[in-house]
Amino acid sequence: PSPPSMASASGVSTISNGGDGVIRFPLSPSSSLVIQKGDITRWFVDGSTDAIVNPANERMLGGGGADGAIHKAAGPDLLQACYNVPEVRPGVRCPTGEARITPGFNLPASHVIHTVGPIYNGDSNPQASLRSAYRNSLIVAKDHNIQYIAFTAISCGVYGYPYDEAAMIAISTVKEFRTDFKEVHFVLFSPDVYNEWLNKANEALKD
Ligand code: AR6
Repeated sequence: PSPPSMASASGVSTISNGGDGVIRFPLSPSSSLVIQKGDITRWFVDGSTDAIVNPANERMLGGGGADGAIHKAAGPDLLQACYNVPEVRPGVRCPTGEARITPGFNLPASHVIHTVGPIYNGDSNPQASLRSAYRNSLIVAKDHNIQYIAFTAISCGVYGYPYDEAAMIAISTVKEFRTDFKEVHFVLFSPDVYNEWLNKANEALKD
């Protein structure tokens, strides 16, 4: 695909997937948080080391939702790479709240960071688990010198997490890493989720 170029308020210009409703919030003099509508499987930043974050499950062998779409777009090599991630216990390659990295294969993004958010009604501390999923994804990205990273709303689909609470955790955790990335994106599929993320970013990043 040949994506349009996005000019930003901060003067930094990136090429991304052409998602609409692109809103940029400064995190530091050299980094920003970007919220947009769209399909995360199409997201990339041209010429950079970039990663999309896959809201996976503990087996890490694909599934529905964004996970299914990411595997479909990446092709079968991604599934093979996931098989090659060692199990930490039978059937578990990535425990809830942790993160693992693979190449992106046929995706436009160069890497996939797989993380596992909590099942909202099945986790003893869903807030801590969701925060860990974001935090560990950002730590893995940092360890791999990734400068541009895109998230979906982890746990807000099949796993049933309420959007408002999830948005607050997502944005406050990204804020902790405010100097570590050039851009942290949220690529959001559903208008309700997108609106909730904008509300919370306006509250948390208004200064
Ligand atoms: N691009 C951006 N966002 C998307 C896309 C997409 N292509 N597809 C879905 N979403 P979910 P979870 C949004 O269910 O709740 C899978 O079966 C979706 O609207 O993908 O963490 C896994 O294998 C929602 O806002 O992830 C696990 O078993 C958000 O992405 C389980 O689901 C996350 O929804 C994980 O559930």
